[in-house]
Amino acid sequence: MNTTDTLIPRPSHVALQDSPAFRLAPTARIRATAPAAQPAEQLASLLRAGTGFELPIVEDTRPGDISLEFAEAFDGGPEAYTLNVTEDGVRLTARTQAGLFNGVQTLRQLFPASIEKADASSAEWVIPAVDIADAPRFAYRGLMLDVARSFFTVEEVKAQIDVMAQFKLNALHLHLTDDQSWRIEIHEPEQNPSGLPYAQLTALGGQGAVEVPAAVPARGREGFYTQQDFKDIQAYAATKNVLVIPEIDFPGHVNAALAAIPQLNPDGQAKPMSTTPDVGWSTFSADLPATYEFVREVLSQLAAITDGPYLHIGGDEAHVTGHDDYVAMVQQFVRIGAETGKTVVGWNEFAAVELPEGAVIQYWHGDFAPVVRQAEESGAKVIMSPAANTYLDQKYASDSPIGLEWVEGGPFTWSEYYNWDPAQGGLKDHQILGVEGPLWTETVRNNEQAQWLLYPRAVSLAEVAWSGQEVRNAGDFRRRLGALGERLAQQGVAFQAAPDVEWS
Ligand code: TNX
Repeated sequence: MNTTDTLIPRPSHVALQDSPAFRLAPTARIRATAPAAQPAEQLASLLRAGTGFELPIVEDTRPGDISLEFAEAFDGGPEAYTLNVTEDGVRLTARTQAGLFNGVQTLRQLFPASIEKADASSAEWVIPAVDIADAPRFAYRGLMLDVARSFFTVEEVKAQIDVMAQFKLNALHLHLTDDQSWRIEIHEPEQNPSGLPYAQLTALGGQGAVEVPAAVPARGREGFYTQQDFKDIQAYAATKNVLVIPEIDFPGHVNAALAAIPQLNPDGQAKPMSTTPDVGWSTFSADLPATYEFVREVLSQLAAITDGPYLHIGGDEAHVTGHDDYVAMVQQFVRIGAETGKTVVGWNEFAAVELPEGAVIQYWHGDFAPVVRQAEESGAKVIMSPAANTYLDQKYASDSPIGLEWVEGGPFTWSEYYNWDPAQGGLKDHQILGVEGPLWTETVRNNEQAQWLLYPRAVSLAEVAWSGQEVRNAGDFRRRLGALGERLAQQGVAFQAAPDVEWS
């Protein structure tokens, strides 16, 4: 078995060549012209650490070099790349930075696993001669981190981005608010007709967290992001081809807002903060003008700091919101969201309202028919997060020390998250924006616990989202997962060593 057989996610086309292999020599260089500087730097720092070679970045080329080039790659969309390895050198070609970034992740996996070590080792840095042409099946390949139930610092979020990006996952959805907390700073606006105390959202709501007796520690972590923190995460993510999608969840999951802003309550009295993991017990009020004033202010500030095209406005589990009130509010919220110039995303319950053109529905649970209808009638795009195939917060086995187990069909391992096709229930690929695995954090308290629930299941999702059905195969994936173990271990990722995988 050579390293071209272990690539994850599996590329569209891999053609091994019957010619001599490439050997990275201590004198090798990385050739990149200016626009390729960033992926070239990223490749260089990875290879320098693992090999101890100098690997200067240069503009000319000679035999033995790795060359990053901008050009029309084959016609596979903006994230496509080609990688050609011969005895004389490595050539990576793409027409965007994203394409080059993706190609760098593939090239990284073509080197022996010890390339991932933080210190130089003296392996043979040999890659078989091969031609790879690759492009993603879906444009959106995401993870969701629930920073509301338990907080993750900016540095922790960046560390998660580092791990996910190597699998060509390119979207990070941050669930920023919930019943227990409010994690994003909202400035006091100049126009504040009802005098809403926005600073309280984080002053009070930032100190909230969930409390679950089975978790260690029982209480979640507190904290919040300033708008500058959010921009910092977003800018870092962009260097790794990851788009950040912020979510403010309403009209349910809003207790922290009701606790911070008395005017959002019909009786004008602030609610007490809450630590319960229960869901579906709080709601905004459809007939309070303050509700819409608040949503408009929050979404416009959020839109102003968000680089990407998407704003996620929640909409899930509004169990104590009357149906008419739900429709009345969410109908307004999607309009307000669209007026910011962003594309609104919502959990599939929000498919009950009339959606603006191009809205995105994130399917997680329940009736699929309204999702398909919206896709057909309003051209909505769908992010597929069916709980039984993507919920990364679920236990691996009934004795897992952390994780939840409410999703039917569980517990779930890498294979349930591998053996499914996002194109289902009548949805076609062109109606599917992509795939996302949510990590709810009722039982998660730090990055190590998060990684243990994420990996290897997030790797399954990465391949489901990237690789076409025709190149996917569970047995083959299991073998490649085994070979990935050593790489994850070198990176210090605390993954679940699934018992049915032969880990390297
Ligand atoms: C349901 S999934 C929720 C979350 C919980 C999760 C626990 C969804 C859209 N809402 O509020 O954290 O279950 O698995």
